Amino acid sequence: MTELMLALDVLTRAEAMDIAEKTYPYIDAIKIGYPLVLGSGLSVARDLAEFDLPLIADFKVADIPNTNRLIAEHVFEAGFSGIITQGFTGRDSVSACVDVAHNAGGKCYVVTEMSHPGALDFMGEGVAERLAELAVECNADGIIAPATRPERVKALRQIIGSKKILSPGVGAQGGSAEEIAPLIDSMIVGRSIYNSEDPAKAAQSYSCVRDL
Ligand code: O7E
Repeated sequence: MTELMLALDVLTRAEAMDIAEKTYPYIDAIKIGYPLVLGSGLSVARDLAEFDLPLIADFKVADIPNTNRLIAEHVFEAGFSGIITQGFTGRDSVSACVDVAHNAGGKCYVVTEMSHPGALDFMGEGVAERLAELAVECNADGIIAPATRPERVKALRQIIGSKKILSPGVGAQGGSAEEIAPLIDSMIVGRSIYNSEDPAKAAQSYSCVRDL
């Protein structure tokens, strides 16, 4: 089964609650990051808890181990169930996030290769494989890999085995839900749902990925 994760990149608490209210029956998790948290405060996590879905903090944490630890502690105290970290900062920084997540009973995911064209300037083939290996060595729960490049997702799957692949890039960024769903564990979709005239219907249509 491929889960559907809503990327809730709206700017206010009211918009976030409205979209979540409309879509929660069709989604498996919610991911929020800087756009919403800077607009509404970290306490929006407590409000979103009412939908009883895993809530992932997408701050793509990228600092020294001590700072990563401080950020991750805030995240789990705020009620999140997972955190996303960059991997390029290295083993000790990634481990800091993994340790805090696991001590809190949560999950930690490592970005390997991003979905936008510019990601290939630095994060393409070779580097992404090393980041995936690091995610395995640090006992992370999974990786972020691009729905815009299914062949790269296949290559990274060889490295991480049964760990989770969370994959953004479907819809607004051009990736195909049908093509990527069988290769991944969770499809991340934002604009194609929250900017839709009917977010519930859009979420429902993407939720069919569960059966692909
Ligand atoms: O393009 P959208 O609107 O469907 O949104 C995609 C979301 O996934 C958005 O929150 C963006 O910040 C995020 N994302 C990517 O688009 N590409 C990446 O490579 C990585 C992420 C991401 O979420 O990383 C952590 C999961």
